[in-house]
Amino acid sequence: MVRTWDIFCSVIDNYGDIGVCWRLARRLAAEPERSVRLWVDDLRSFYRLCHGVDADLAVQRIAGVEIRRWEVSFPEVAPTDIVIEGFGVHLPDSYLAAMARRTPPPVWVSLEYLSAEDWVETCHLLPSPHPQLPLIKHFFFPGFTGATGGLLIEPGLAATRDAFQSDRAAKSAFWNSIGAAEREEPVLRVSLFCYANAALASLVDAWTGSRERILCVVPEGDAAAALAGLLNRPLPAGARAEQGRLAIDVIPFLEQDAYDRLLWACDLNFVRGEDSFVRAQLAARPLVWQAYPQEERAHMLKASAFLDRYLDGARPTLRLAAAALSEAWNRQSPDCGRHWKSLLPQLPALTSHAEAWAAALAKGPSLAESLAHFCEDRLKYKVIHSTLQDES
Ligand code: TRH
Repeated sequence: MVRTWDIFCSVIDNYGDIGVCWRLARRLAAEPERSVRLWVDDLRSFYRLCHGVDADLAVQRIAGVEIRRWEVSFPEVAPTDIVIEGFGVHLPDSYLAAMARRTPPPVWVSLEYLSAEDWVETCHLLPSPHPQLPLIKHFFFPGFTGATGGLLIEPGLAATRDAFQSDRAAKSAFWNSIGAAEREEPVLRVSLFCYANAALASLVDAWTGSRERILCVVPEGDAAAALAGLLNRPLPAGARAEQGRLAIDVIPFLEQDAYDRLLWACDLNFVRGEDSFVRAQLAARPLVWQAYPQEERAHMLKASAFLDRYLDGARPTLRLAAAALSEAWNRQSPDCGRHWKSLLPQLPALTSHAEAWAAALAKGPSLAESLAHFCEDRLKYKVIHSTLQDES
């Protein structure tokens, strides 16, 4: 029996909201027993991750997902069996009212942001009754343990990644395809995706004066603009710059699947937010994560909760060096360059650690599957319950 799903995504800022919702929608729609509709209020941002999107179309179909432009005046549509609101977005009032009229009412889930903090386990799957309508929403938290919703990991990811990483020709073709031609070896390849970060200056200094040749591959956006400021020259997509031992290649903002390949092809990745952060872990390469900056330094707690899990079991010298760099990067400290230099000799050990971490994640819960189980089980229960009520 085909189950219908509506996913609602509002692009608040950046790309994480649509990045996660699109990944989830594609994954759910990969199974024939699911019909998935994705409502997005900003198709231009969506286009940047998926060039098949036409921002002028109100309805379109890509990768088995029906994509609907979510406009202020919401059309009268029948609610689906399962309704997912991405990251606390407010559903249209008319749609909520239609949900309440439906028999049985849809299974309604709020997909929350990822955090490695312990409290997530206690909040995962908590119910929240609607204050007026006869509807119950459940909170669904991604996470790193079996007591959370897990992470979005598609089947076969590790095999595809490993095949790419061990295929010189595929990597070379990839570099050419994104306009970052191959460099003379040996060079340490680093990708850079971050928010405005005052620590970048000290990192660039460390890279410039490094013994190793460093190639920083940076998709156009905030990070490229910050580098342009530091080098005092424009750095549009396609630009190349050299300073001491540092070479910079600015590349276009890639489609999501190509961005995965960038993460797989680099020796270390600077990532941010939520989705690139998860993809960098699944790339089995060392990462330096910048958590989304929040008031009262809440992001520092998030960053350290992750590091506690990530570095658990690593040898103490590695743990100290990796944690120091991450902490300095999130604190935007000028010590970042110094911590980079201390970490560099430990890169081989950190790479082995990253491989083991990715392998462990692959064994953990997969978010799309655990979400589907939860929703589809509840739906069965609701259908049985409403049939019994009809009969009595
Ligand atoms: O863009 P972000 O900063 O998104 C953030 C976070 O989700 C944060 O938690 C949230 O509060 C805020 O948005 C509103 O970083 P994130 O989560 O890594 O999302 C980036 C997406 O863009 C991800 O799906 C990867 C994708 N991407 C590409 O497809 N191509 C690229 O070239 C790059 C650099 C990213």
